[in-house]
Amino acid sequence: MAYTYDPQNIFARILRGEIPNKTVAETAHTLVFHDINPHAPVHVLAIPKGPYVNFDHFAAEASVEEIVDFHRTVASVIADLGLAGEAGYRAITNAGMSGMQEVPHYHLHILGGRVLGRLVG
Ligand code: DGP
Repeated sequence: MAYTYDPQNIFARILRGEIPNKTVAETAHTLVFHDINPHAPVHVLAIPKGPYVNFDHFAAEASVEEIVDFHRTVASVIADLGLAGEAGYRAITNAGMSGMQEVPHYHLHILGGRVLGRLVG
């Protein structure tokens, strides 16, 4: 599968500092920030800093270091935001047309702070 990354997408512009964001955590490979249009009391987005369009692109082509950094950073944010354990959360990613992905840079939504209801299509 060949992936084409658009360097003008909004998250690429956030990573370049062209658009402000409310950062929750940042490492060498990962940025976590508040979603501009939250769907729950906690709604943050975790993105790798590398140019990956979606989950399968990231999983196939990112380095082990990037993949581990991304997931460890997400886990640490989940703990810091009080969502670990019994409180719970939802981590979800949209991809492509069927997934109704708006921003073509891989991102994981992390939602919590209320009972989220059943996941429906
Ligand atoms: P998706 O549909 O999975 O591609 O979700 C894109 C999310 O990105 C959506 O929940 C709104 C959020 N978003 C779009 N533009 C911006 C922005 O400029 N700043 C921030 N913080 N979030 C944005």
